[in-house]
Order: sequence, then C-alpha cells, then structure tokens
Amino acid sequence: MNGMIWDPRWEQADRGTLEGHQLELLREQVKRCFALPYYRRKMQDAGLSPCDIKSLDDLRLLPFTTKKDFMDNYPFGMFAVPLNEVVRVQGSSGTTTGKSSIAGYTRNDISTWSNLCARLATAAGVGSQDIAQVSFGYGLFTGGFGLHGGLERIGALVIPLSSGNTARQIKFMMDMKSTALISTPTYALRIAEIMKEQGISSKDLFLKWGLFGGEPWSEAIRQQIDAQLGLIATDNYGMSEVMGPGVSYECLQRNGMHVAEDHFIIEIINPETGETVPEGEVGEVVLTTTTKEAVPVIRYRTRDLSRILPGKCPCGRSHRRMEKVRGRSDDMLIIRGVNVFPTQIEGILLSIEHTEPHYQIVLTKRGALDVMEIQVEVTEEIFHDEMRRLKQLEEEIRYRLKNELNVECQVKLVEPRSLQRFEGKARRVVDNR
Ligand code: DLL
Repeated sequence: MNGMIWDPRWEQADRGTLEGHQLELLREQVKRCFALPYYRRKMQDAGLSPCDIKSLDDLRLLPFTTKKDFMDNYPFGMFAVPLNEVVRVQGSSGTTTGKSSIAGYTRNDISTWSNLCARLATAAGVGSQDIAQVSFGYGLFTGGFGLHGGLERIGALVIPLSSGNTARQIKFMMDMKSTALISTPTYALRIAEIMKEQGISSKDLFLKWGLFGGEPWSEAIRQQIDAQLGLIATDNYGMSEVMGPGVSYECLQRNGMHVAEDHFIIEIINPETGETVPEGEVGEVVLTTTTKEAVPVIRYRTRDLSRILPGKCPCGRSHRRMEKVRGRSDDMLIIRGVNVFPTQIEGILLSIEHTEPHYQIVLTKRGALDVMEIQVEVTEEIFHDEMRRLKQLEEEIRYRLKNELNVECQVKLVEPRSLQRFEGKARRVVDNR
C-alpha cells in the first residue's frame, strides 16, 4: 500500500542531488556554528576551522554534541540567533536526567518542522479529509505541538486533546468520528484497554491511521494496536534536541523509518569508539541538522540504537531508512553479563498466549548478583484458572527468555490491571539495585 507523498521534489530526490544539497547546507551551518562561542571552542580544540569541511566525509572530523552539552549550556547557551528571533522553546521529556534540554525555534524553524510533520503524517496515510486526534501531551514535549503543526499544514481537522482523561478520549473518537490517532504506543494500548472495559470495540470507531512514536515499541505491540484499534499503526522518531518528531518516519510499507535527509544527516557509530560502523550494522544514531536556525546541532549523539536498512523502499521515497529503534544504550540491561533490551523481553512476552501487553522489569541485588524479576499481567481468563496452568505459563515465559535471550529471570504473573498505566511514555524498568 502506498499513499501520497507530501514533498516529492525532496522526498524523491536522487542520491547525487541530495548529497550535493547536504554538503552545501552543512558547510553553511558549520560556518554559522563557528560564530558561537560553544562550537568555536570545540572546533578549535579539535584544530578545525569551517574551511576544513570539503566533503560529506569530513563531517567525521567534527566533534560530537551530547545531552550534557545541552545541560551545561542550559537554557540558551546553544542558541545561534538572538532571543528576539526565537519564537518558541520546547524541551525533552527529561526521562533520563530529570532535567529538560531546551530547544528553540525561529519562525522559519517552526515552518520547517510543520513541513516535516506534514511529510510524516502524509506518509502514514493521513490527508486533508482526516479527523486527527492528537493525544500526545501538549507542552514542552515536542509530540503535541509538532504533530499539531504538521496535521494542520496538510489540512486535516485537528482535535488537540492532549493526553489523559481516557474516557473522554474515547467519547471524542466516537462523537467526532476521528480517523487518526496520534499518541505514544503505550497510550494507544491504554485507550484500547479502557475501550474494552467500556464494551466498545474498534467497529464502534472510525479510526484508520495511528501515528505513534516517542518511545521504543516492539512489532508485537504494533500488531496488538492494529488489531485492537482497527487502524494501521506507523512509527516515527525524533528528539527535541534535534527538532522533535519529523526526523524519521515510516511510510505505509512499514519497513523502516525514512530519515528526512534533506534536513538531517544521519551517521551510525560504534558507541565505544565513536567510529562509523560499516553500512547496515547496528550502532548509535548520530544526527546533524542542516537547516535549523535557532539551535543548529552538529553530530548529536542520541544514544539510540538502530541501523540503516539496505535497498530501496517501494513507496518511491529515496531517503534512506533506519530500522525501528531497539532502545537507548542507557536502557540496555546487563544481567549477569548478558545484554538485553526491554523491547526484546516485550517481544517474547507478547508472543506467549494469555499475557497482556502490560509488564514491568524489576531489578534487585542478591549479594553481588543482579536479579531480574519480570512482572506480567495475565488475561482475566487464566488468572482465575487453576494454579497448575499459571505455573506452566510462568515456566514457559522463563524458558523462552532463557532460550531466546539467554537471560535468567524470575517471572511473576500478576492480576489484570494491577501494574501502573502511562499516558505518555512508559517506564518499564524499576531499578532497585
Ligand atoms: O520523544 C520526540 C517525539 C515525539 C518523537 C513524538 C516521535 C513522536 P524527546 O522527548 O526529546 O523527544 O525524547 C527523545 O525518545 O532519543 C528516543 O530515545 C525516544 N524515541 C522517540 N521516538 C522514538 C521511536 C521525542 N519512534 C527520545 N522509537 C529519543 C524509539 C523513540 N524511541
């Protein structure tokens, strides 16, 4: 299935044109950054001046930018224009550090951002005839305002509900006949759960498209959302330091997220050495903006792990695709020497019958040993079943995790609806070590 393309000139540009454009923009941006004390110091420390950037490969000479740089220069130290040219700030959700990094936008930046979110919405199937319910939080978080701008730009009817008050979300979906839902995947599942409690099925709704992002989610969760809400769920990715949503997005082929390469340059590096990994290998995503005015960023280390997918996408977009993000390198759990991501655990849990997509990973220490307990809700039906069946289920989960991920863990089946629910991004791991 292929939908429309919002900006065919750039989304379908051939590689040569695209790379020529990237280089031209990069050189201009490096010049602009050199005028900033923050970047000038970093570049001078590396013995570089803007004229050293002669090819796209020379990007590798430039120093990285990290979240810490945003923190150290909080709130406006990374801004490249006078504050009177900045029309808005947004910020990160602060889940990692508890502190927000502040991103600023000029009037042009806001326009570019809306355009990029218009691309992602179009790629996900949405058009001017759609009624789009935005259930991302509005506020500093970039999800709400970002998608809002893009959806308005394509002419969809936008309902800016923000997240929360799930019963009202469902009422609006029915009353207004919303055709697109925009939220975190976690919140989409929560909406589906409350619908079930209220005896409402996807057939009572009008949803066709689901635009989800902001956190890692497995293919197994996607299938559940598709089925429970009766829509086509697509993934999209971004972070406030770089822009917000709109950095990369899936088309209806749902086989990786097209990176908006006319605005961002993507690199995949080995997080330990900082070197670029061979094409197609998994590593840390590093992004450079090429058109942002207020807060241009050079080689931002996202900590997110992904890879560039080979081959062309049948949708006709030429921009390269990155694989669904597995998680942040800081989310990776190391349990008795074995590395594992919560999304991998999620994939296995959901492939087992009688489990619900609500789980929590609790880490504790017993002496020097790490102990991982996986608490997972089971279906109503099995919860009231005999002990033997519950024990079997527990055993099956433990066996699959050991067999497929090589992790030893304890499994605790818990009552339906007993674990915490989230209206934005989920927090799956409780670390009591
Ligand atoms: O989450 C921006 C966004 C909003 C993207 C809505 C898509 C939709 P931050 O709050 O700054 O910005 O968090 C950025 O969230 O570095 C990833 O670790 C994670 N993340 C965002 N989208 C995805 C995704 C927004 N599709 C951080 N898959 C990023 C996996 C994601 N992780």
